[in-house]
Amino acid sequence: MDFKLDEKEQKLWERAKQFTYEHITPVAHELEKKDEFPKEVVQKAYEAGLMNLHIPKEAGGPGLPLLSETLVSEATGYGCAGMATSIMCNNLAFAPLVIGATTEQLQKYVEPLITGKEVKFGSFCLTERDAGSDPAGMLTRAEKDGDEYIINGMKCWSTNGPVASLFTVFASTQPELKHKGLSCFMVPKTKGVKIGHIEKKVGQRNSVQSEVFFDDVRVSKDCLVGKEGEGFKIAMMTLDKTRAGIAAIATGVAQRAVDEAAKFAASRKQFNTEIGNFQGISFMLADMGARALGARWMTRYAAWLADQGQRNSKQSAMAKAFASDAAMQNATDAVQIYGGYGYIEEYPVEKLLRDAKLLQIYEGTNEIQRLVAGKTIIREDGEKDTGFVIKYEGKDGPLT
Ligand code: COS
Repeated sequence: MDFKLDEKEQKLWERAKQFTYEHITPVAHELEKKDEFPKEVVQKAYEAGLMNLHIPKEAGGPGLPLLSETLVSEATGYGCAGMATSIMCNNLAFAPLVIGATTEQLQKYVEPLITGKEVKFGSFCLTERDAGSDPAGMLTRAEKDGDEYIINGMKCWSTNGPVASLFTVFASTQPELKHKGLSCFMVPKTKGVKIGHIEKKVGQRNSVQSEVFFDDVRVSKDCLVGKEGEGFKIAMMTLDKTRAGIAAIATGVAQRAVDEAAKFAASRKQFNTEIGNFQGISFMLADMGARALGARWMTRYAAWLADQGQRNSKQSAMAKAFASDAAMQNATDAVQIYGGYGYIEEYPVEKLLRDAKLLQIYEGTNEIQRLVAGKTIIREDGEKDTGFVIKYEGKDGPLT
């Protein structure tokens, strides 16, 4: 067993860290105050070859494995979780198409978006106001009309919605079949696609989420991804991959909290000594470090499984929940170590706290992750023969 990245992965990891150091960390705090989409930084990330890594070579992408994506997500997440979300959002938007679309469809709809000079965006449209954890309850409909589908409905929390050129939309083609009636469509920005309210968030302000309305939007039948009725499975298979990406951003945040807190603890003096010399602080740092380390390896394992072609629903759900809880706890502890300084804007850790919270919520709440993991554990592990047999035998022979 080898924990080392291979040469290509190591180079990508170094490149992503260098990019973060040069282009994200120095501007993240100032830019988030503007509450705007950080287009310039994302453009630079695109030019640096840090986006659209999973698009196959036949459709103009580098065709890299999920592990590579998690390296970039962790490195950029270390600098700013919001910017990492903006940069990595195409992974979520285009993953359903990589999973379910034909090469011809990818070449027609995705290749032009990832090969030009200017960065272009997709947006994943699954969630609705009343269908978040339960996407099967969605109200968006797609009706076949000759060689076209007509889509009507409204999506919300669509990351990169306001800047997107292509929307990956889940809609019901047969509402009576519930999850088996959902289908997936590629919807170019066209007549009838309108951006609604843009959310004002507590954290991750360097990313943008909005409502998207689809009013009698006509798309050609070749915008259907996979077959009618395959939408739910495509969405779940997508989330198996992208939850590892969120876990990676969370790992970046968790590690940043360790590093900022350690730096502070090594220099801040109270009672004539650096506060890191107190066990109360060093034990906290030890636990924070352990959480970040655990998050990293759970994440990379979940990605590696997917890259081996193995189902990773349980592992990616566990990684997402563990890593985002780690990010939240580490950010909270970092603020505690900074004391009053941790609670003001001039220092880096209050932003980590605000940013981390969303990691526990988006791409499936951590309660949903536990539901996915728990169900799988019962199904797979509940049937295992552990070799341990309980013998209920009384003095006069077996009890009945
Ligand atoms: N890969 C392939 N197929 C999957 C799958 C996966 N990871 N997960 C579920 N399926 C299939 C199941 O095999 C089942 O197929 P059949 O109907 O053919 O038997 C079907 O999908 C339904 O699965 P399940 O019974 O597990 O669905 P539930 O409704 O009980 O639970 C949850 C689904 C809650 C896990 C799902 O709705 C979910 O993940 N919700 C959160 C969605 C989310 O993350 N939203 C945030 C938006 S992302 S920005």
